[in-house]
Amino acid sequence: MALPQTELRPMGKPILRKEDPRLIRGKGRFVDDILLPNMLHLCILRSPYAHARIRRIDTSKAEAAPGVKLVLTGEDLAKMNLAWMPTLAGDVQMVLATDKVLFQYQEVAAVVAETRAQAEDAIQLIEVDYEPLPVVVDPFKALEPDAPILREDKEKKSNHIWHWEAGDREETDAIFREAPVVVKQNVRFQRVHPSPLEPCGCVADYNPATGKLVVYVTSQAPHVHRTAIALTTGFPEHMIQVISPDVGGGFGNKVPLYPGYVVAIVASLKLGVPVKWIETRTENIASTHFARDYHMTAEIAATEDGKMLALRVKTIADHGAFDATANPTKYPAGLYSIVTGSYDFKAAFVEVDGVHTNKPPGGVAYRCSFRVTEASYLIERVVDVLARRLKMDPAELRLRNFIRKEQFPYRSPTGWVYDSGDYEKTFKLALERIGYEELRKEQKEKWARGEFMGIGISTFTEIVGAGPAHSFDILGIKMFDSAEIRVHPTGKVIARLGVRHQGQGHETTFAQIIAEELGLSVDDVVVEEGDTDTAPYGLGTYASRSTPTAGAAAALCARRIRDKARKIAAHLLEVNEDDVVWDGAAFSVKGLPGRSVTMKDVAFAAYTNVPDGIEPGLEASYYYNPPNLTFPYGAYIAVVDIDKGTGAVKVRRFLAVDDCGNVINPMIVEGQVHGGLTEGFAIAFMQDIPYDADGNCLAPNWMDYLVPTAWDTPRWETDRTVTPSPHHPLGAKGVGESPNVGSPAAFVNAVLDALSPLGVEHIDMPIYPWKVWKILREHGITE
Ligand code: MCN
Ligand code: CUM
Repeated sequence: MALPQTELRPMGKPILRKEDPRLIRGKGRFVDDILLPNMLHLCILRSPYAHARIRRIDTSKAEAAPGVKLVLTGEDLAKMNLAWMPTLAGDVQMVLATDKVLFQYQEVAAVVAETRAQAEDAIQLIEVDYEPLPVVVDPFKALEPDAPILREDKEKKSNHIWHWEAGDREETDAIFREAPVVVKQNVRFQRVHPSPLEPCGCVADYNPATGKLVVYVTSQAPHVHRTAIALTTGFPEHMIQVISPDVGGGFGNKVPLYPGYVVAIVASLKLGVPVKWIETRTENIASTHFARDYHMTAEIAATEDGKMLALRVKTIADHGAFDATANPTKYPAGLYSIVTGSYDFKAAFVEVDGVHTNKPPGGVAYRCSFRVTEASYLIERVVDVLARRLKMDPAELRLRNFIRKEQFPYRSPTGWVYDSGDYEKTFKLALERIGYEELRKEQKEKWARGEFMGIGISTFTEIVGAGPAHSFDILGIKMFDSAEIRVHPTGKVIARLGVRHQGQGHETTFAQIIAEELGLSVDDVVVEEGDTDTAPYGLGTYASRSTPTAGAAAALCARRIRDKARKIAAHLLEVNEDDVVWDGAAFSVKGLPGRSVTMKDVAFAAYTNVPDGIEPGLEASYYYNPPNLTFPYGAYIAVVDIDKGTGAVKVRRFLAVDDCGNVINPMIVEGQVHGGLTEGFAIAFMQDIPYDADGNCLAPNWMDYLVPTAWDTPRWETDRTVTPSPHHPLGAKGVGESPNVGSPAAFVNAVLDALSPLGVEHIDMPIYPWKVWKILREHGITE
C-alpha cells in the first residue's frame, strides 16, 4: 500500500509519487507545451533514398511559399562550419546533407515558417536532384572487399569502424582446445527502437538583446547537451541555458544531440526569434537513435558434468551511417564485456567489430545499460543451449556455475569487479515461488498429450552506475554526478541534481533520500532537475546511473548539511558539538534525551541565530565520483503455452526476482520493473525494424513497429532479495534497466523449452506467431 508524502523516515517506504498529480491530470509541461511570443516552426526535409549523391537542391519555390521565413540547406550550414557535428562516440555526423545521403530519412534541408503547417507544405516544394548509389544494409556484406565505401569523408577506406576486444584470447583458446564439450550458437539481437511516447524536439530561443540562447529540449543529459552545443556552435557556454522540461519517456533515445536541435538553434540565431522543432512519430523511429542490431556468436567450453570453463564471443555491430552511440569513450561496445554474466568462467574472450551500413545511427538506447541487454540475452540463451546439449535441467546447470556469494568482490575474466551478490539465494527463491518442480511435472504431462508448454529462465547480472571517472567519460567529460541542497529558514528544502528523470520518479525517491538524512518528510523537499542555469553539473540520466551516482551525491550532500547543522544544534543546546547526537529525527544531548532540536529549529537558527565563527545559511553541494559500478542482478522465470493452431505464444506467468541492493521506494522499483518487463516482452515477441535491400525502413510507424498495449501485456509477478552494494553510501544499486536486460532471454528460452521435443535449437527474436507456426507445420503438428 502506498504511503503519503508526509511520512517521516521515508527511506525504503512506498511513498506516493510527487510528480503524478501533475502528470496524470495532463498538467505536465513538455517541450511542445512551450509557447513563446513570435515563435516560428521548423520542419525538416528528409531523404527518400538510403544512399544517393545530391546533385542539386533548389529551394526557390519553398522560399516563396506563404509564411516561410528561412530555408536552410547543408551548403548554408557549411558556410558556418556547421554542416557536420561531433557525435558522442567521437565520429562526426551530417546535420544537413551536403554532397550525399547515407540513410533513408536523413536530414537534407529545413524550412522555418510562421506555422507548422506552412513549414510542412514548404518542404514539399524543395527540389532535390538525387543520384541513387548502391545500398548496403547487411553489415557482413558491408565488410566484403568490393562493398561500396559509405563514408567517403573518412580517411579509412572501409566500412569497418573499429575492432574492440576484452578478456584473454590465448587462455580462452587453450581451454577450448582441451574442452570435452563445446557448444556454439549464432544469435541476432534485432534492430529495435526505444520509441518513447513523446518524440524528440526543442525550442531554441536566442535573444539578441541579452545575447542569451535558451534551448528547451527533450534531454536526458542537459549539461552534456549544453557543452556539446557550445563545442559544436562555438557559442559561449555561459550564455547557453539548456532546460529539459518534463520528458515523456526517454529510454536512451534522448541522450544524443540530434541534427534538428542544431538546425533549430542556427535558425533562431539567424532570425532572433524562438524556433520550435518537434518530430513526427516516423521521424523519431526512422532517424533517431535505434537500439541493438548485434550479430553475435557465442561458444561455451564445458565439462561433461556441466562445469562451464570458458566463453568465446564474436560480434558484428551494425552502427548505421554514423558512429553515434552514446557510449563512454573507452567502451565502443559499451559494457558488453559483462557477457560472462552470473557465471564463474575461468577465461573469456570477447571481440566486437563496428560496421557502417546505410541505416540511421545509434545503437545504445532502449533500457540497455550500454549494451548489457545484448550481453545478457546472449549468455542466457547459450547457457540454455549448453543445458540442452548436456541433457541437463537449465536450472541445475545455472546453480552449478554461479559465482558463489563468498567470491565477492569478484573479478570477472573480462576485468569487471562485481561488488556483491548472492545468486543462488535469489534464484532458489524464484524457483520456489514459481513452483518449478510442479511446473516441470505439468510440462511432461502436456508434452505426452502433444501440447507445448515451456519454462524459460534468465539469471542475469547487470552493471550500472557509470563513472568511475578514471575510466568513464562522454566527450572527455568525466562521469560523476552531483547534488546541491538548500535548506530554507522554515526547514523547507530545494534540492537540485545533475541527472534528469523522464518518468523514473526522481522527484520522490531523491526527496526520500534527503528527507531521511535530514529528519524531514518528503513533502518538505522539492527536487528539481533539468535546468543547467540552476542544477550543478552532471552527466544525466541513462544506464540506470542516477541512483548509483546522483543518489549517492544527494545522501552525501545531505550529510554535509547535517554536519553543519550539528554545529548550530550544539550552539542551540548550549553544549559541545561532541555531545550532540543525531537520532534520525532530531539532535539531542548525549545522555539527556529530553533536550533536543529538530532540523527545522536548526534551519531557522542558521538564518536568525548563528553562532560566532559559523557561516550563515544552510546549504551544500556534492560531486560524487563512484569508486566502482554497481552490479544488480535477478532471476526471471517465464511460463508459456503455445497455441498449436496459430503459433501464438501465451505468457501464462512471469516472475521477476530482482536484487538492486537497498531499495529507496519499493513501489517505484516495482513500477520500473513492470515497465522494463513490458518492453522486454515487446522485444521478444513483436518489435523489429527491418530494412529492404534498397534501405527502405519497413517499420517507420506504430502500425508496423508495435508497442504493447495493456491488452497484450502479461501480468507481472515480482519479488526481491536485498544484497546491498558495499561501496554505495545507501547500499543501493540501479534498477531501471534490469527488467529489459534480463527478460528477453527468459521469454525466448521458454518458447524453445516448449518446442524442445521437436529439437528446435534457436529462434531469433521477435518470436512472431508465424515463426512458431512454420516450425509446427514443418513437424506435421499443425496443418
Ligand atoms: N530506485 C530505488 N531503489 C533502488 C534503485 C532505484 O528506489 N535501489 C528508484 C530510483 O530512485 C529511481 C528509479 O528507481 O526513482 C530508477 O532508478 P535508477 O535505477 O537509478 O535509474 P535512473 O533513474 O538512472 O533511470 C534510468 C533508467 C534508464 S537508463 C532507462 S533507459 C529507463 C528507465 O530508467 N527509461 C525510463 N526507466 C524509465 N522509466 C520511465 N518511466 N521512463 C523512462 O524513459
Ligand atoms: Cu541504454 S537506454 Mo537508458 O541508458 O537511457
